[in-house]
Amino acid sequence: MNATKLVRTKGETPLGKPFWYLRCRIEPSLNGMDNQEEVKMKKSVILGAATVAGLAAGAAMAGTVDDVKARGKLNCGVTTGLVGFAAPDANGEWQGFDVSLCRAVAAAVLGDASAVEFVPTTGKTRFTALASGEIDMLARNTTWTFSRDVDLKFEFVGVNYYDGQGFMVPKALGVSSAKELDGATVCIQTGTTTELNLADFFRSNNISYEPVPIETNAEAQQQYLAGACDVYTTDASGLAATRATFENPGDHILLPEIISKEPLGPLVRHGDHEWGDVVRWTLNALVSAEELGVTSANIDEMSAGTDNPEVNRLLGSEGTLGEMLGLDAQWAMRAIKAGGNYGEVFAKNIGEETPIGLARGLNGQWTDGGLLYSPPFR
Ligand SMILES: N[C@@H](CCC(=O)N[C@@H](CS)C(=O)NCC(=O)O)C(=O)O
Repeated sequence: MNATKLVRTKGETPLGKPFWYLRCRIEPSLNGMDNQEEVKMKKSVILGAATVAGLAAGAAMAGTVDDVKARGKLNCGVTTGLVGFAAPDANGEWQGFDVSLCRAVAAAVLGDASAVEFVPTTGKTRFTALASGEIDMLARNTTWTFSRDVDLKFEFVGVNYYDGQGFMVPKALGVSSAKELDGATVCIQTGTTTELNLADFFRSNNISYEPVPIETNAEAQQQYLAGACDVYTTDASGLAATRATFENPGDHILLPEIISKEPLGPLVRHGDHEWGDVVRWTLNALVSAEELGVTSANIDEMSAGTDNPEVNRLLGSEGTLGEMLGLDAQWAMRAIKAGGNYGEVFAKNIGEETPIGLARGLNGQWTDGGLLYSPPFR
């Protein structure tokens, strides 16, 4: 059970100056942990995550595939709400680019794309939720970094969106470059790479800023539109998704600077390689399907067998790839059918025909000059 709380929180500016602010926190309960342990753990996430690492090692024993099968449901960590990536629709159904990955994994493992419990996580709570076992995987614009991989002891199984950090400002501010932001107040989500990149960028350009720390995208949007900060900075995809929900998106511009690399991808706990393989190859199946021309429109026909042996191995009419993964022959077929291939998922949720309007760019197939390159299905 999650609970939402307003919490008075002490923050610190990069120069170590303390200040207090109110934030809205969604608190996922941690299985089998009391409140004090939870608080302790959160603290350690912030401080360098020794406890998270310890817990990850404890909770990461093999067996997630079996746990998910026995439960009949995938516990998938997503954002608290970012339209296009993960947000409940008017009927309360989670929709989005990241949500589709959760559904694809559920379809592969459980044969049911709707057998997913979506667990909202913030930039701060996401790692605790995964390390503790509350979620089986995290599919939430999370950047693959050295320390999250090595120190926090998670395993990023791939990249589903190549991104970078950008800045959004009201047009009326009259600014055309991030380098003109000296002295600006900046809305920034805590527990993110965004926070760290921002400090690096301003420091290396010898300019100063005042952070307005917030915990969720909804809060950031609210604060930014209320004028509590001059600038909102986060992953460029998140800026586009946020701006698309504004009443007057045209009153806001994205500045030209992209100040970081943000390879976003799904992650699992270190050590459970069977489970890591399932999530990794489900993502690869969606990417390969696009490369191989398998779509939701032709998949039924193609599953019966084609003259392309790789398509046949992918869709299960030839070979034993499913068995090697501990699943059946149609696992990938079901994953692709759940929401379409990578290109279909992209176009439907965040592509140029949607209000979010993202171009494929780096997220195009390698055959189109992009970075998407699935290893072969053989
Ligand atoms: N990629 C960065 C930032 C991720 C992040 O928290 N992004 C925000 C803004 S796009 C978000 O997802 N917010 C959704 C939410 O508040 O739940 C990271 O991994 O640290």
